[in-house]
Parts: sequence; C-alpha cells; structure tokens
Amino acid sequence: KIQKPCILWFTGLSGSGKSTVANAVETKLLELGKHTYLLDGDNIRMGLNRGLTFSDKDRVENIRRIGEVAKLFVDSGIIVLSAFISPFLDDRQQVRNLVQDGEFIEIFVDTPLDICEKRDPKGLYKKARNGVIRNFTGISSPYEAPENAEIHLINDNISIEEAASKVVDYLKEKGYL
Ligand code: GGZ
Repeated sequence: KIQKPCILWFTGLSGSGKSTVANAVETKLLELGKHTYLLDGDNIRMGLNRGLTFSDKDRVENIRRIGEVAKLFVDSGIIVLSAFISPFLDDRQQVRNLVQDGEFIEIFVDTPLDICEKRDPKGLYKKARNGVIRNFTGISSPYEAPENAEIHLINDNISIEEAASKVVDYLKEKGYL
C-alpha cells in the first residue's frame, strides 16, 4: 500500500455533514486499497472521552485527546479521518502543531447554520433554541470558522459524492495517494 499518512480533519457545525462526507471519503480510500481509520463521536465520545461534556473546557480536552490519538495513527502509517465539531481555532492549530508539515489537512464543511438547523436530524437545535440543551454550538456556544483550511467544502448544492471526490482529488494532486 503506497500512501502518505495524514490526518483529514473535518470541522463544522452539528448537522453540517462532516461524518457523512468523512464516511464517503473513507469508502473511496478503501476502494483504492488505502489503510484508514475514522474517529468520530461514536467511537471516541462513547469510549476514550466518555465523561467529557460540552463545556468549553471539556471540548478543549476532547480535541486534545483526539489529536494525540490521530498522531498515533499517523505514526503507524494510516490515513486518519476525524469528524468532530472542533469549534475552536486554537485547538485545531494545536493538533496541526502535533504532526509534521503536510500531515494535517483541515477540511471545513461549511454548511450555514440555518441549513443545519433546518435539517436538525436529531432535534438538537430545537432543544438548544428552547434552552433544554445548553452550550450548543452555533446557538449558545461559539464556532470559530477556519481561516486557511486546505479544503473548503461549501454547501451550494454539492452532493456528498462530489464533496468526497474533491477531498480524494486533493490527496491525489498533493501526492498522498
Ligand atoms: C454541540 C452537541 C451538544 C452541544 C450534544 N453542542 O449532530 P451530532 O450531535 O451527532 O454531533 C454533535 C456532537 C458534537 O460532538 P463533538 O465531539 O464533535 O463536539 S466538540 O468537537 O465541540 O467537542 C451533536 C452532539 O454531539 N451534541 N450536545 N452542546 N453538539
């Protein structure tokens, strides 16, 4: 398997499509015979980071630990996909600093709040608006958008498939695959 290990760091609001696009990218990479691992809420917030809340302090710790785990995977030669809101610029920069130049690829899943809120697949935005959930990103907790993401996926009728292809094309162009 010839691949240059890296972290594909998806960031964006709840409901932006991070996990969906990350899963589609992973499928394409597997089809190309690449070795990958996807970190997401299901395997991290349920396990290693069980007990962390959505306070600013715990989000910082959430992302710090995910960054360290992602680095271990990179050391082992794997392409890591990570799909967390990761709302703070500084925390994403810290993860970038953990690895070598070029090993951190930031992917901004730039779906505006009103679209995420309309989708509201889990009814969380509604609960956040009603004050049932506090510190909800975009409503009652900040999201600091990336300023220099390597890949900017703008939600202007682009399909999941197109978004995933854009990521894979980037990796091919830059010699990761
Ligand atoms: C944001 C929350 C919150 C609050 C629960 N704020 O759409 P989802 O459900 O599946 O994705 C969201 C997920 C965010 O977890 P992350 O680990 O990615 O966040 S962070 O990077 O900021 O640490 C949402 C759900 O958890 N969720 N409460 N208050 N999202």
